Amino acid sequence: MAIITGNAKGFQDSLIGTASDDTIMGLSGDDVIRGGRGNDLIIGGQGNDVVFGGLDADTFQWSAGHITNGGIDYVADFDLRQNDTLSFMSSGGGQNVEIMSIQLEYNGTTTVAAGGSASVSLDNNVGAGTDVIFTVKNTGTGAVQQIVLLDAWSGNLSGAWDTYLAANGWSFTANV
Ligand SMILES: [Ca+2]
Ligand SMILES: [Ca+2]
Ligand SMILES: [Ca+2]
Repeated sequence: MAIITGNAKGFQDSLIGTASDDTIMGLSGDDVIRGGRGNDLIIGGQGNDVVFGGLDADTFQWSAGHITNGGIDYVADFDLRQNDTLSFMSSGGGQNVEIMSIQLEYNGTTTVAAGGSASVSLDNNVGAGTDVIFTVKNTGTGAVQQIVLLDAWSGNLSGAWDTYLAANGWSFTANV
């Protein structure tokens, strides 16, 4: 178990975890974080971060205050089969994370709205290389950014994603 913290003054950090469970915080700046093995808690913080959980069940966490207007964070190896999870936290003072939409991008873009207003076929998007794109907002500041889970939805994970989204209260209608 290690606690690894990046530079707080907007520097670009490259942080690498140990083979056991780590807590890694990039803080501000555009960071690259690799958790390695173990069940890691990875918090990129502000800036445009690229994070790799590595093997095992990792938690990728954002507080509302980490949302960087116009920014994009990438999770390069999100894998439901390893029980990787996303975690969104309030920053207090009316700053909460609102998930505005969840998109699948594969040969074009299909929008799956959080809250169940959209009606799309998820099956049309199944295949290697489908990205899952969360658009999130800080309800206090109005800042909006994207969180892109690269290649996170592969052929046999349709049901797993259905379950995962529902378990987190992110409902949708998956039919055309
Ligand atoms: Ca950062
Ligand atoms: Ca680790
Ligand atoms: Ca993992």
